[in-house]
Amino acid sequence: MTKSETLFQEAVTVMPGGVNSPVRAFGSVGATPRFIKSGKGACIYDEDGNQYIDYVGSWGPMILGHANEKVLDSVIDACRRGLSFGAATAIEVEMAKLVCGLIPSIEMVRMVNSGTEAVMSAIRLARGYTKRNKIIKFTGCYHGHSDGLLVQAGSGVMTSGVPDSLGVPEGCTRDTLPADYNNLDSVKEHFQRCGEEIAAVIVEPVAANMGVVPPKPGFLQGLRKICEEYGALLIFDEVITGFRLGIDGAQGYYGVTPDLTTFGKIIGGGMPVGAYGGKREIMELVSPSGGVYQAGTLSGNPVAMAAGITQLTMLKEHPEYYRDLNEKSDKFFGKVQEMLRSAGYSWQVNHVASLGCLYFTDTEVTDYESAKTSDTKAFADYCNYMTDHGVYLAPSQFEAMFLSLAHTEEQMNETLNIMEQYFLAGLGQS
Ligand code: HOZ
Repeated sequence: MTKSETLFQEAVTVMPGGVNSPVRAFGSVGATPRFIKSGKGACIYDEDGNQYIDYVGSWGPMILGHANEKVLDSVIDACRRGLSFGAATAIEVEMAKLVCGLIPSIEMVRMVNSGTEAVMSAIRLARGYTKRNKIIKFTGCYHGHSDGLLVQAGSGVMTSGVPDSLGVPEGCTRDTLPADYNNLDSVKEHFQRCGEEIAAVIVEPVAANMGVVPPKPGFLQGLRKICEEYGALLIFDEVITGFRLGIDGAQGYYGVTPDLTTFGKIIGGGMPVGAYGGKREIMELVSPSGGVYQAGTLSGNPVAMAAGITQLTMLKEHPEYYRDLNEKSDKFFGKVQEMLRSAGYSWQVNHVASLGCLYFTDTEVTDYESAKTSDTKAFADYCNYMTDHGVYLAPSQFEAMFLSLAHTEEQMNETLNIMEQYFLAGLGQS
């Protein structure tokens, strides 16, 4: 038995499903998790000493690669000064100034501890500001695990076998109106029926929790227009796209300005962090300057701020990083597409910049319904083959592949070779 298998056997006796977050349990690919011991650059290493080229990158934040020396030095420095004070610190001001300086739509920002918390707080703020209760979310988009947003959500919910979640009272989701991604008519229908009750539309500007689904041209612009027409707020959940598509996130990439933006782990360089921000007039409603209550002892934690500031500053100071990352990602996903075609497969490859997904379906994937046409058994077989051959993919069809600045051409070619071996062997269908 491998060390990972032994650890998993122990883990299931003391942790639900043996993990602290469902997708990493490998359940949806019918396997057991590799227990990761360390990471460096684009690689991670498990407890058995196996090396993997990593395409998860802690679900996005490791844009510089694992264990970046500068980020580590800043974390060690911060640790030496103390781990947490639960009091105001200069480094929080530095982070707020950095974020406000990088994202034009953000005039004020509040740090929290996760993307879930950021979204939950932004929704409360939108409701407080508009004095309305309803929100529109898109099926297949995932905005963390707060009660009101577990409605036809993406990510682990899509493979959990339970459509939403047990334990969420009906009252908590009564004001959540589901609409179809990339379908403005489904949004208009809600507004036509009860537009004066809708506080906000929340959207992943690139849906990256049902695989990767790019917004169709005009979709995000259309949402902006509808929100303006009805006095609702537009919230971009940039937990995945923020500081990944470019220094100014999806909003810069697509040129659409939201009223509020939420961020997650990437803002802390991999440390547990989230943030929400937007127009001054709206943000001033957050306590203690306003009446929307939200708090947290660890919010703005100095160690997390140090890691985040170092990573964001490096990205800010090197605009060529995004150009290089996006160029190599275009090339990589283009080659995946070519390889599939020449091996005789019509599986779909979606990608935006360094986010991508290979769907085991020949239907174009533009929303939740088309994402679900994917053959998840075929994906599972492929995913397990890749893992066994040293390529670590998210163990679910409905997650993204993340490339980082640390991925070398050699590592990407090696990945392509392993994929090619798999598909040329006539595998890849259930
Ligand atoms: N889709 C999630 C990240 N946005 C997966 C992370 C997890 O469940 O651990």
